[in-house]
Amino acid sequence: MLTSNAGRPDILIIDDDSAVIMALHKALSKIGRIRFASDAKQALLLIQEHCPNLILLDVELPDMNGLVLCPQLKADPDTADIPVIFITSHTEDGFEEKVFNAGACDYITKPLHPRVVLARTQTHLAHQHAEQLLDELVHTDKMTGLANRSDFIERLQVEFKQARQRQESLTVAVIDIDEFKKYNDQFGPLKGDECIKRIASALAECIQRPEDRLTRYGGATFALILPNTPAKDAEKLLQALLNSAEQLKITHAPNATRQFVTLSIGYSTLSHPQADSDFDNWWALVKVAEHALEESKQNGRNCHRY
Ligand code: GH3
Ligand code: MG
Ligand code: MG
Repeated sequence: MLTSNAGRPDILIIDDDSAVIMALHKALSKIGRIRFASDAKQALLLIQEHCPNLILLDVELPDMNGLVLCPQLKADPDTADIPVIFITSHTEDGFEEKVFNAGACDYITKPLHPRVVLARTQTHLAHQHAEQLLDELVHTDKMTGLANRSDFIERLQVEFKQARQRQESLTVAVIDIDEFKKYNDQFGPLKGDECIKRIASALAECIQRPEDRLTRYGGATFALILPNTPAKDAEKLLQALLNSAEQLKITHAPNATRQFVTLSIGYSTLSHPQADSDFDNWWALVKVAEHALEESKQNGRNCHRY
């Protein structure tokens, strides 16, 4: 899970020694919001609730060893990206290796020196922030601000697997601007870009559920992932998408079929429990949606087909 530390980062201290907690709090309270837990159980609840930007972790906790807790956090996609720094008085041979093998990014030995604690924490927060920005950059389409094709592919693979496991339906829609070549030829590529951006915003405004993912799939084509959505529920939303574009009343090229810019949509659904109608893989779901888009185009455009 991505966390944001653009403002004051959330720092979680997990330690059962109140003197250590106080020392860490004193060293770090000026750069972040500090929360603390005195055992692993309490820590897991806080992590779930607040998703900290960084964790300072004691090795010996009353209910679990930190070297067991850390790999657990690293194995969970929701917490894997949170940097963990061990706080320890262990200095024996091989301990350093254990810490890094457990997935920690660093460790600080006791006695604690506030300036060292601060410097190391700031270094790892800066790394985490840079990684987060890079991840956003890699998954975002610069022109529209929507998620991009890579994000679509990654997310669809995850959603496909999850839909199978949970026996839930999953709908994928491919949405294409109609006769966009004519628009570009008539008004030029800059106006073309403007049109793509306006359509992207209009579509994004129609998406209400946080789990639904609208992406820019290619030039003038968008793709939408609708988890846990049967075809008949998707249909209402897809019709709303068609309407939202048409209502923008973007004047189309004089040689286009319609006066205003419209969209065509093709979609497909992984539906349960009718296993015989299901797809082998996520890519097949996309291919069928693309085929349905072609049918929409052949059916006069400005419509959706399943
Ligand atoms: P159809 O209704 O059958 O889809 O016809 P079409 O003219 O839209 O055909 P097609 O989808 O093949 O063409 C899309 C055009 O979109 C091709 C290209 O000139 C234009 N295009 C693709 N990406 C961009 C972009 O980023 N900006 C602009 N301005 N135009 C783009
Ligand atoms: Mg302890
Ligand atoms: Mg097109």
